Amino acid sequence: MNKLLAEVDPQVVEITTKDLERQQNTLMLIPSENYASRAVMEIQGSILANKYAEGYPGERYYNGCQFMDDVESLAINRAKALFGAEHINVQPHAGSQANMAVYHALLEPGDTILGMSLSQGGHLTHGATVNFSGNLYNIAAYGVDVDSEMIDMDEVGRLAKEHRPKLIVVGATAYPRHFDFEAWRKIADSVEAYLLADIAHIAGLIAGGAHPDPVPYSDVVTTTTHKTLRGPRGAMIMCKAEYADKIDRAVFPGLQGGPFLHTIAARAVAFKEASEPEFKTYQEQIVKNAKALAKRLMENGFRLVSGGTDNHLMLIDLTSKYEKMSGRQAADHLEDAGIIVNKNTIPFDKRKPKTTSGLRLGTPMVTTRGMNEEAMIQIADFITEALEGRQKKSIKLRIQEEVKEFCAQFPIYEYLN
Ligand code: DSN
Repeated sequence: MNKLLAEVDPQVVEITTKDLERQQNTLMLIPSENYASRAVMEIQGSILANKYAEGYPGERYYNGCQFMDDVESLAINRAKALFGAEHINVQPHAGSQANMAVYHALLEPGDTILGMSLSQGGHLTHGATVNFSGNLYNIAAYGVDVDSEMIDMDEVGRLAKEHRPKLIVVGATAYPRHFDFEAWRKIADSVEAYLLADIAHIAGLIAGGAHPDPVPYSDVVTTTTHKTLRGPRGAMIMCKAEYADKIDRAVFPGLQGGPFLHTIAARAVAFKEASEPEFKTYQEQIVKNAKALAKRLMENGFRLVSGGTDNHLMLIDLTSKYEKMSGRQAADHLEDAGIIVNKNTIPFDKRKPKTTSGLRLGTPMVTTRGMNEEAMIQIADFITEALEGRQKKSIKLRIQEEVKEFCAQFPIYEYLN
């Protein structure tokens, strides 16, 4: 029971050490990922993982939960202070479960949801046909305007009037612009729909004041805790007090059993970190870096969807530069050069989701490492050079070495080395 991991399982240690090296030596530009702090990771691997605590603070179905109550209440109260929500449930294991719980709480199967189409930037749980949301509910989808590649609020209003949804989801996984939550509220009110803001990608920006705040305008807000918010993997649901009981019952016992108190404690730690002044500076820098990366990529000849970014991510339209290279091929070429990005559909993509014509890039991780706008210029140039020289293995290997040297200036988790 008291042996160290290295003694018990060297094989797992070896795999983890290799990924530590990968995380140190590559430029990780996937916009939904981040480096959690040492403090967050420490508590995730703690004895809190040993306890069952079905129920909520003060009303558990297991004995021995007094400290579980303390830590869950701490997480809830810190999240309330951070986001100003009336009620918060910190138990959803992941973002999909959080959205599922909201639908389970407020809708009946067959009710209509208006959400952003997956191919234009939405999430699976916003109504994709391959997901439970598209199976259980009647889905109406909105996308972006063909010219501006931004959401056209007049069109959303028109779709709402046409389909009379019971719930509207505002939120995305691949949309580089701000959401005007007040305008979404007006549309929801015009058809008496619930408004759900899924802020998984932008929660950190919102907490840090770098994106408009959905909480005053939404009935419910869901988010993961591991993206820009930089906490452990997990999710939470914020809502108006009037929906508190329904939401809580939908999470437990509706969809989940025992909460993961070790990750709830890690969420509490992350919320504390997010309330520090440095976190605001960090979020502002994420946006500055995204704008600098976008600018240089455009100077290097890439077309970006919607012409740039307001937040932490951007979408490169590869068709503007390379007729034949898909997003999948480009992402693989970049990985050969030590640069990790997502292939992603672009609006009105002619290719399939597994190939795509775009790349999705974001700055949360490189910003956590301390990189600034100057570094973004270097990153954009690495990307450009790697894609231009993609046919030559030697070029990609040279860039991989240069990326490694560059990354060495921005060490991660020094205590693990
Ligand atoms: N999988 C996440 C993303 O990468 O955007 C969304 O949940």
